[in-house]
This record gives sequence, structure tokens and C-alpha cells, in this order.
Amino acid sequence: MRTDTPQTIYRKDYTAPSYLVDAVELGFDLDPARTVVANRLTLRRNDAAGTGGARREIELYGEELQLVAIRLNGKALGARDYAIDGALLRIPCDAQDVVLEIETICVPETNTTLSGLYVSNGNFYTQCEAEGFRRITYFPDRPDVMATYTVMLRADKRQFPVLLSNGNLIEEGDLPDGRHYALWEDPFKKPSYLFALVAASLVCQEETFPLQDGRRALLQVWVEEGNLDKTDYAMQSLKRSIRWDEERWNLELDLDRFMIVAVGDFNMGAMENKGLNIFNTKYVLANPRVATDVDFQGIEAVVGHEYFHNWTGNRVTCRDWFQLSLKEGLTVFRDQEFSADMIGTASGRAVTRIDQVRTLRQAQFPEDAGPMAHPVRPDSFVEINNFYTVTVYEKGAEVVRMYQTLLGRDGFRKGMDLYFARHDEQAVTCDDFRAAMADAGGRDLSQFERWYSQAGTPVVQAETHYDAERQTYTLRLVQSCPATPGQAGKLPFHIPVAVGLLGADGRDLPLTLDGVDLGTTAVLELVEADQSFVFGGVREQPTPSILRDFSAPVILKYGYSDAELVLLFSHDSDPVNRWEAGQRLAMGRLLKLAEDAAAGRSLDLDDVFVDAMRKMLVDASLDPAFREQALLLPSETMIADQMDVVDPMAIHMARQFVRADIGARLRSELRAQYDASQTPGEYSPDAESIGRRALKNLCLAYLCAAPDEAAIALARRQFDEAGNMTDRVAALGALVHARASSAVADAAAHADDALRRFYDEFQGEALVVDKWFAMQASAPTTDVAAVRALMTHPAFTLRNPNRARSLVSTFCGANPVGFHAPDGSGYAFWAESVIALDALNPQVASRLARAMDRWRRYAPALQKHMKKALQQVAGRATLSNDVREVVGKALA
Ligand code: B3K
Ligand code: ZN
Repeated sequence: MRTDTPQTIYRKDYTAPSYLVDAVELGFDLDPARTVVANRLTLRRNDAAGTGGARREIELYGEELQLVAIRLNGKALGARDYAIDGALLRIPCDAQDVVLEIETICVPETNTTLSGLYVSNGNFYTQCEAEGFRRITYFPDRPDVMATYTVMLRADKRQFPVLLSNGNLIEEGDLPDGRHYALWEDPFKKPSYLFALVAASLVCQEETFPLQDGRRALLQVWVEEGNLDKTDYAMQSLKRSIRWDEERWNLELDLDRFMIVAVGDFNMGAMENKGLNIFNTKYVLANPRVATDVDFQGIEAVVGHEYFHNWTGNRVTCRDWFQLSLKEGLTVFRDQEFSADMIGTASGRAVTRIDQVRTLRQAQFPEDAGPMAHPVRPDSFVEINNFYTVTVYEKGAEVVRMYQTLLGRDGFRKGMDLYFARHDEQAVTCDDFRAAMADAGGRDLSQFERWYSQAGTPVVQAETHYDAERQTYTLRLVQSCPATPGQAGKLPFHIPVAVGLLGADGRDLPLTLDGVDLGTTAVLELVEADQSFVFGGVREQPTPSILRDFSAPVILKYGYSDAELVLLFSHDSDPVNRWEAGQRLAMGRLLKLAEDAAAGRSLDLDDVFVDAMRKMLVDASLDPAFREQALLLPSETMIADQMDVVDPMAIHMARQFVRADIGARLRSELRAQYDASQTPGEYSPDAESIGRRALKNLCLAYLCAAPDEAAIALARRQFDEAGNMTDRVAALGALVHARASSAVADAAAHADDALRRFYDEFQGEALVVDKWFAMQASAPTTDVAAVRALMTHPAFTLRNPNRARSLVSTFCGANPVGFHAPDGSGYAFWAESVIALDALNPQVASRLARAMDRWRRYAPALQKHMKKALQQVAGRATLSNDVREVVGKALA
């Protein structure tokens, strides 16, 4: 918690470390109230690093540590031999080789930040990325200092029977006084942010798994007693990840042992510590009774993601934190490809791609257009933890995907091979990655650098002209990018634009450009601000399908007519653009209806749209998973992002109206699809079954959006009879969202009854209780008073991040009607919650703080309340750097 003005760190100020560390030996005497850490560092002067004429110093970072002793080459240092300035400890030194011994004390049991060494449910865990290692011991805690680690753990044997750290277990045994020890050695050089230890009472599922090179690796999934019935899917996902990395990229597991540990108190999803991944329980624990299809998919993706970091992040790491997307964008891309490959079918892949586009529009485009906008490779930050963002992760993954689109799958693979050949066991930059791609592909990718340096979502405006006489079709693309904080003018991006042309019958036309035959999808390279492409031999006026497979993270503007969109929605051979046409049809109507709602006009939905939706719903030739995506309307956030002045209530009314109107007008078709999409037999989280359940549950949601007695009865029956959590929670959601319906007798009683029974049955399952809170937090009938009441529930606590997020963050981020109450009560609640959370856990508080990012976009009456709430937080004397940076930028 800081009171001084936070310092901004700039990428341009990077300097190499004055000393490198070859070896680290750590000794831990673990005690929740007083843990003693003995740290022995073998350092080597880094002559490559200049000192700018100043005398050389060893620079170490430490936070919240009690310093007991420092010895340099055997000599004890006194207070005059070093200087401590905030977190920085500097020791003047010019020796070539140095052995530094440091003894410190920390207090894990009072560490509520969950960064560094902390206690969760009586057990010890660590989280070091980005700068948590400095809360364990003094160290040159920066990712370009890579060393080998030997770790001795000592703790009470009865309380902490399991002692884990990175790498291989070398030795273990008993000590006097009921204590025991374990010695671990990690043979690979790693930055300190990848260090981990666990000292706990846990049980594990384990097996040995054959690797491609004939070795066998020991795989373990560690959980608290009572959760062993929920580890199968994580283990299966881990094995699939290992196999996939071998097969698709020829990357092998480099350790004999790979461990996953689940912990209930965790700030984010999971952490890729070398050989000892530590996970939020949310991304490990699953069985059909407690986990939904989305949870199963999340586990596969996150287990994959953390495992893939072993090469993209750990073996090759980041030079500095500005390069974060080097590992995160690339690893998200890899986990996306993994999930798509696990489904296998083209249609299944397309559904995963649509999901990715949805995430970008839901979260990344708004970030790019708000006060926290930053390039994929930021130029500055106050608190690095604020930059684990959708821009660095998801837009970063899009940037990696564009290399593959430009170079082709084989070219991209060559680039990856070259990247590893050049940089194994190094700490490198995004430029190094781009250079590997350019060199392997023999291409000039210098303009492509702007994807890393320029923030904001590019806009591509398309115009077309058909010349019937010459049989040419001209596609003119004009790109621009709005100003973002600190970046006024932008230069043109290098944008791959995949294009197809549809004939009147909906079939793809052959494409010829400059006499070259390009098949039916051409990847055009837009590099100028304004560029035209002339297709030859075009026999009829076509309908353009632009940005197929969402070939670049841009906003495409084109004046499509309804007729063209209906043609694309029913025929485009590119499933992503087929889906996109439906989204455009819907968005046009939703925006118009929101205006009508704001003006108090009556709302009306046209037949063209409803017919298109009907046809999609009943088209049995299409996968259920695709149909579900195609029938899902753009979210309220996406609609808001299209409006100059956001009116959350009008948006909600418009979207609810469309949902209810579809529900009423397609009632019999929805009911028939509901029946046709059942998944009888044992639950299985395969893509086909997941798709069927998704379509079935969307039908139920539509039916309950315009509820009659039959719809509510259907939801109640599903709730009672559900054999899995996916169907259970979908039915509960339908009932809760129909709570205020006047068309059904006792709608509220049905909702309350289901909520009560749900809680009674699952109160022992923390992750399900989170769902119970989140369900209520996001219901439009839930206002601030209701949230405050839920906060007094015995199961609620701000100290557990999952629980705090399930109620507080869900209300502020996913309940626009409740949060944006005209009296400003939602914002006052937000301010109070940010302040309360900040005192416990700045990282969680700071995420919540971002709910206010786009406050300037709202109607003046709301803005006034929002500004007041922001100022209330910003005006606090003590605030973490995390929250101060976010509210400061919002108000700037
Ligand atoms: N690398 C971690 C995130 C660490 C976040 C630190 N605030 C998880 C991941 O991206 O795999
Ligand atoms: Zn990651």
C-alpha cells in the first residue's frame, strides 16, 4: 500500500543487469507466522552492461521482508555497506565473481495479496509472476536474470506432509521436532518469476506417461483431500497437451516430472512455474455433477496454456515485462490451436474461432477504445500486474495468428523452429520473434511491427465497384486507427484481409487478381492507407465476404444491404463470416430498437430478421454448436460499444425485446429443437454433445425470455431432472431471468425455490457456490440492495478472489441494468468495494476498478455519478499502485 506518487517505468529505459546470477540455493524454514529464508546467490559481473560512468552495484529487490543478514564473499555487510531505497537494495561492488548470502523473514499468514509466499486454507503456496519473488527474498527480480535453483524446504511433517518445488526431487527425510525436509533441484535456468513452492496437506492423482523420445514422465495433479473425484479431466488435458506439443511443434517435455497443484485462493487462472504449475481450483476441479461444459473447456484450455508455456515463456522467456505478449500472445495462440485441433472438424474449429472473435469484441475492442488502451507491447506502466490484459493476451494472440495467415502454416512452423533454434534458454523480445518469422519466411515484416507499437483497433472501410462490361470487381480498402492515450497519429498497419466473393446463388466465385488464380479465398495484404484490388473475370455482381475467418483484429465497415447479409448468413462458405452476417443483421436492429426504447417509442421486429433466425434454427445440416453461436445476439456490452452515448437501460430493453420476440414467434420451432437436441445417456464433454446442450439451452433461454406456463414448467423439469451441472445451471438461469415475468403465476417463487435448492445441494462445493452468487449478481432484477444483502450471506467473503469476483465483479461488470442504476448507487457500491478490496488484495481490486473504464461514454447524468465515484477512490490517501494507475488513467 503506497502513499507516494507512483513511478512510471518506460520500455526505452531498459538496461542490462549489472550482475547475472548463475546459481541460487534457497533454504526455507516454513512457518505461517515467521518463515525464515536463507538465500545463497552465485553472481557474475555482466560486462556487457555499462554503468554509464557510475560505480557498479549489485541491484536486488525486496518487499515486505525483514532483513536479518547479508554476506558478500563471506564478509558480513553492515548498514553502511549497502543502500535501501523503497524496494531496491543496492550494494556497491565491482568484483568479477560474487557469492551473496541473504537471510530474511516473511509472514505468509498475513499476506492477503496472494503474491509471494502465502497461506490458503492452512497450506503454503507461492505466486511470483510478475514481481512476487521479491516478497520471498532479496533478488535481482527481473526476467532477464536466469539461474538454476536448488531449494531446501523444511516444515512440520504432520501439518505439511507434501513439500514441492520446481524440477526434480533429490532427497527427502525426517528432522527432529516432528519436522521434515525435501530437497529439489531444477536443472533448467529460469527467471525468478517461475519459482514456486508448495507445502501442504494434499493428495494426488498420478501416472507415468510415455514421451515421444521413449522417456517416461511422472504426471501429478495435487488437490485437497475430498477432491480426488474431480481431477480426471485435468489429467487427461495434460496428457493431450503433452502429445499435441510433440506432434504439432516437435516440442518435448524437458523434465522427468510435471506437477499441477490446485489452490482455492488464487488471483488469476493459473501459473506456469517450471515443472510445478499452480492453478486456481476453477481450472482443475471438474466432474459432471459440479462443472459445466464451459468449465471443462476452460480446464482443457488453461491446462494446455500453462503446459505450452514450458517452451513459449519458460525455455524462451521475456527480456523485460514490456515483452509480456511475446510469451502470452504466443501461448494463447497455441492454446487456441490446441483446443481447435482437439475438436478436429472444420465446423468445430470455426466455433472456437467465433468464440475468440466474441471475446475480442466483448473485452479487447472496448479496452482499445478506453483510457487503459495500450499497444500489445506497452511503452510504459506503473504497475505491471495491470498489463495482464486482453490486449496483451488476446490481441497478442491475433498478432501471432496473422503471421500464420501471412506466412502459411508451414512458413509459420519454420519461423517457430528458427525462434527456438536461436533463442533457447534466452530472455528475448517481440522483435526477436518477428525477426525469426521474417527470416524463416524470407519476408520483410518491418511494417508489421506497428501491431506491437500502436494501440487502438484499426478500422477498415470497404467500398466496392462492379464493372459489368469489363467484368471487373474493385475492392477499395481504406484503413485508419483512432487516437489513443499518448498516441495521436497512427501509421498504416500491415493487415491480412481474407476475401471471397459470392454469386447470387450463394456459391463462391473463382478469384483472379492480376491474372493470378487465387482459388475462392484470397488473402489480400493491405499495407497502404488506401488501396484497391481489382478482381478480373467476375461474371456477375458479387456479394463480398470480407475478413474471412476474422483474418485481422480490425473493425470492418461496409454498407451491406439486408439482402446481402441474408445471402451471406445462409450461404457463406466461411463459417465465421456466415456467423458475422447474422451478427450484423442483429446489431442493426438492436441499435435502432435501443433508440426507439430511449425515445419511448413502441418496439417492433421485422420478418426478414426473424425468418433468417428461424431458418438457421431449423437447419439440421449445420452443427448444433454453430447454430447456437449464430442465434446468440450480440451482448449488451457489444451493443454499447457501437453507440456514441451509451444508455444501458435502453440497450437492455432492446435486447430483451428481441429475445422475447424471437421466443414468442419461434416458440414451436424452439420447442422442437429443444427436444431434438437432447443428449441422452452418460454425460460427456465432447464437442458434439457440448454443442447440442448449448443449442438446447439457448432454446430454453429464448422460450423463457417470453415465458408462458409451459416454458417455466420446462425449465423446472430440466432443473429437477438434470444429470449434469450444464443443464442444471442453464435451467436455473432461465428461471432466475424470468423472475419478474408477469405472464406467469409465481415466477418469483419458482426462481427463489430453485436458488434455495441449488444452494442446499451444493453448499459444500466452493466453485458451485461461486456460480450461485454469480447467477444472482448478473440477473437484471438484482439491484445494489440485493447485492449488499448477498454480501451478508455466511458463504460470502472478500478475501477469496473467486468469491469476491463471483458477486462484486459480476455485478459491476455483467449486470448493466443494476450497476448503472440512475441514482448512482451502483457506482457508490463500486467505489466502496474497490477501496475495501484494495486493502486486502490490490490485484483483484484493480481488476474491479476497470469496470469504470468507459465512463465518459455514458449519458451525462450517469457520467456525473461515475466521476464522483472515481474521484472518491482516487482521493484516498493510501491506495495501491495498481488501483491508483487505473483510476488515475480513467480520470486523466
Ligand atoms: N503467466 C500467468 C499470469 C501471471 C499474472 C501475474 N499478475 C498465467 C498465464 O498467463 O499463464
Ligand atoms: Zn500465459
